[in-house]
Amino acid sequence: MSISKFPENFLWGGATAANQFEGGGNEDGKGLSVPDVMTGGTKTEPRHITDGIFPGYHYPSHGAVDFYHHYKEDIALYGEMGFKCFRMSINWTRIFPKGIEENPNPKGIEFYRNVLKECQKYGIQPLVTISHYELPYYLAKEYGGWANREMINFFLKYCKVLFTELKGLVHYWLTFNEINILQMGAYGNIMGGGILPPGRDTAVGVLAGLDESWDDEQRRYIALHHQLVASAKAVKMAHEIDSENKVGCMLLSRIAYPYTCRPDDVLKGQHTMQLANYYCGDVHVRGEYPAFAARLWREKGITIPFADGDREALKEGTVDFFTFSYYSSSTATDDPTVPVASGNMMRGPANPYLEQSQWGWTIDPKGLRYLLNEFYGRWQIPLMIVENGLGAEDKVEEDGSIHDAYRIAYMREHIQQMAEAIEDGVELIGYTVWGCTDLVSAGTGEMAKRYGLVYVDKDNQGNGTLERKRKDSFYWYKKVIKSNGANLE
Ligand code: BGP
Repeated sequence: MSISKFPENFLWGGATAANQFEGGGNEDGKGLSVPDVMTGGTKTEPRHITDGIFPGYHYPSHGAVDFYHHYKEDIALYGEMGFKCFRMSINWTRIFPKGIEENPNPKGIEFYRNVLKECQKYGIQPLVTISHYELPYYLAKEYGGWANREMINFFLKYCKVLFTELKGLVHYWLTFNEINILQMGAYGNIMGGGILPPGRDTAVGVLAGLDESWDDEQRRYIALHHQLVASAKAVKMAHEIDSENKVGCMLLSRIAYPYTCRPDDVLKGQHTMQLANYYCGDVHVRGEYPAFAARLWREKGITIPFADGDREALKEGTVDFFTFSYYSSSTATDDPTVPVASGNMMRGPANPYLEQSQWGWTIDPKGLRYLLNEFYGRWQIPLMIVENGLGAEDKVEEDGSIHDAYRIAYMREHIQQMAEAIEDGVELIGYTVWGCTDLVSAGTGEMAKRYGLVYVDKDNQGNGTLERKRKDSFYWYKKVIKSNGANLE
């Protein structure tokens, strides 16, 4: 066994999001959130979004995999694997069902306190995402989501409740999950910004994720500005309420390798990465928009509505650490005749040197080392990978075992590259594998796309016993954690 390259206290663990994991949709006063009005889809059948709940449709978030009633068992399994960290999110509508109430829902607070105390029992450090695609549907429908500046106040009211009511139980917070998704149409509008498409009066009327005809880029960039200001103000508030609080940001990371070494492709790749990673990343870390933003706004005809105090707020609310999701990489070219790869949400031409997952996502462990070096080189603050993993179909053998060697291989190769990046000098503080317990896919709303080290008996139609089973990757990851990343066999 080799010597560990990982620092002592490295935060090994797993990650989830309430709307994909928790279920308990109608319980204890929870309100409807945006994902609660999204139907289940598959690899080939897109999700739909409706105006409220329509009979006859399956809405996977309502039951999800029922962490709401299984949290003790789930956290015990994390304890057994030796998790040091558990990334979870708070469902805003469990605290404020519509988002506009004066007072929070005590049952919601009680649930999260119980979950956090359970983590404490096993010495697991919680990492809590405040907003993971879980905007109250009421705020989306009546206020137009984050395009409305009022959202900043609703969000800060919600944050204040979390920081005070959960004080001492949480020390690591993330403001918005994949905040930069708002730079993309369709899903960016809906899940990132709570900006809803027209035509939701019929469930088949809108194909979420595909139809971008109603997209308004200016509106998205305004919504994003509101989130960035809200995030900065939340960072400041968290520090004021508890000086032990550490607050990070979270981005959907993007690699855009030049498709060829033609300088035009290189510039296109650089521009794509600047936009995707550094537009939001610089605001969070440096407290101001990057130099390239002014030209971008000018050329796109975007006006950012800076209010009095916004610039100061951004400066005063810079993050303590930077986190991101990393699953795959893409390429970029300015040549419109090169076909764009299908399945890959990053939408570049296919990379001929890389394999793809069953869902068409390229697999690129070395890309992770590349990105870690890029990010650390630019910002020099602690980094954490808070989502990474392989979505795949799993087969349960007759004896109940699940041999997911493909997932182990994926994780092993990524962890090896993390070790390389640490050798390169990167300050990497943690790694939480996505969907450590199988959960509903955000993109497709299905169960078949499984990421877990723990299997959950539930199918795409919502049937199943919800029984949890340990996969081969469960035992493997346990050894990895025990050896602090030295034993990857
Ligand atoms: C990220 C989201 C997660 C998660 C993951 C995997 O973008 O933050 O919520 O779901 O992607 O994506 P999917 O579920 O579509 O496979």
